[in-house]
Amino acid sequence: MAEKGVKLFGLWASPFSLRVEWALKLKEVDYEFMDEDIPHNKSQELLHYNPITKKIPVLVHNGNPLAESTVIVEYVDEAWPNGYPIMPQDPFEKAQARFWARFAEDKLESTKVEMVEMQKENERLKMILAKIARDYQSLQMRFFDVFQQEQDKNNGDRTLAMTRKDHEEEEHKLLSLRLGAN
Ligand SMILES: N[C@@H](CCC(=O)N[C@@H](CS)C(=O)NCC(=O)O)C(=O)O
Repeated sequence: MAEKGVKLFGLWASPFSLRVEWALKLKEVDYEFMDEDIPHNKSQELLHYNPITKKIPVLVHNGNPLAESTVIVEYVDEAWPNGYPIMPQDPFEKAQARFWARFAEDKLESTKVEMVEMQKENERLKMILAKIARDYQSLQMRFFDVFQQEQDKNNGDRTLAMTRKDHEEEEHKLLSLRLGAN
């Protein structure tokens, strides 16, 4: 049975949410897990308990809400002192634990930023490639128009039977011209 008054608003795949879940499990605290639909469909309850950052995880203990996973983990450690100890007692070791927690967080954040930038760059490249393909197609159509006109003009005087290789060479020349190559 869930311990009365302990509710965790989280997201199953979030490392920040998992951090708090592991702390609660180490302390053997029963809690009710509210799986949030992040980022587009946050519950009213989550927004009510965390109007500042509107992020998960949020721990609500006896009606008191707390945000920020590291803050919550330290709170859990102190609020249930009899369970498995999470933070070291020694001040230097405690400071080191905080350093590594923050270091991991910064790494996650910068990786997320890089991923977003790469996604944008990919989208931009896709657009450029699509434009090149469209330009190439219209160029190809133009080439066949010109070729057809030439053929009609000669009207059988001489056979303009271009070989496949000739086509490819001409196409390549035209494309190079269009793309600014020499
Ligand atoms: N520094 C925060 C990070 C929490 C965080 O980034 N949560 C994300 C999910 S992994 C979130 O709620 N995002 C929703 C939003 O940005 O609107 C912590 O440690 O709790």
